[in-house]
Amino acid sequence: PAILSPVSGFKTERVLRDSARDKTVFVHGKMDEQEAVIILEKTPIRQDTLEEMLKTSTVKLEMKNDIYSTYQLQAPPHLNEIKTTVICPATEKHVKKYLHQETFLIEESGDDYSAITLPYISSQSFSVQWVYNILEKKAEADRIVFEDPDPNVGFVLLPDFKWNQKQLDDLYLIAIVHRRGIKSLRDLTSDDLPLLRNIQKKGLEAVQKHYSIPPSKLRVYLHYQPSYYHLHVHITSLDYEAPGCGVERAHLLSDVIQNLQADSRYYRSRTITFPLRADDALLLKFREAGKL
Ligand code: M7G
Repeated sequence: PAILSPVSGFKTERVLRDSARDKTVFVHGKMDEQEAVIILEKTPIRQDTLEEMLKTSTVKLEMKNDIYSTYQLQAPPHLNEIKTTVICPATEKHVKKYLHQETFLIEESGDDYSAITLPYISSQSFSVQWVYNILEKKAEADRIVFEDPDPNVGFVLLPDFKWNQKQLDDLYLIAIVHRRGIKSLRDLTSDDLPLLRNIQKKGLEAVQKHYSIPPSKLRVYLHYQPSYYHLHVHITSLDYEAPGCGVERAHLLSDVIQNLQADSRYYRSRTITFPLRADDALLLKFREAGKL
């Protein structure tokens, strides 16, 4: 149902990032006197409504030349939506997250993690209240695709808020573990293999059942560094180049499982490479320590 637009009161301050290719814009501004970030994104054209769109749109000819012609097509509103994400009140860190910035690769040893990264993320990372709300069914409960409630190896599988669920082309789900206190990949040991295998088995079975997509069409991975330090696994369509699925940040779940099988302390001790943005305070910490 249409609700009175909360975004109509948004006062734009500056565009943080925009992409003509992705058809998105990230804007910083104010809503009800509070700092806010809004993300606008034109959604993919859906095959199942294509016929309807071509039949019901108004069309204006732009140019014609030999066998070539271009048109401006005005689709009816319900086929012409813009996915909108609002973060309000937004922190300075949210604004930075979406500001386009140069990035640099960091090589973080196990000792660097303890000495530099851990103290920093303990004091500076984003709140994971939204994660607890999901696990406690205080938010997004109606969106849950699958849940294994086991406190030790259980997890909740639901659509990532980057996905509007209108088409499978850009499928994006997250599996959030019930167990608290696993901050990231770095905390994992072979003791966590049952948890990871459970996500791999039951999570992917649920995706197959719910969306008819087999595991061979899915990219299942963890981010290092993540933005939110409560362990979760990203599940995206293999045909979709999801933001953050590149080799510098994504670690395939099946590789993680194998590495832990071979060495329980693999992710505790190994040097892990990841990108940091130029304005990230953690980058400064690495610089100060002479690591960059
Ligand atoms: P990440 O690797 O910690 O950070 O993944 P990233 O955002 O830098 O990738 C967290 C994932 O959770 C991202 O894919 C987000 O889009 C998603 N996400 C973040 N929030 C605040 C929410 C939320 O409130 N609901 C849902 N469903 N997904 C979210």
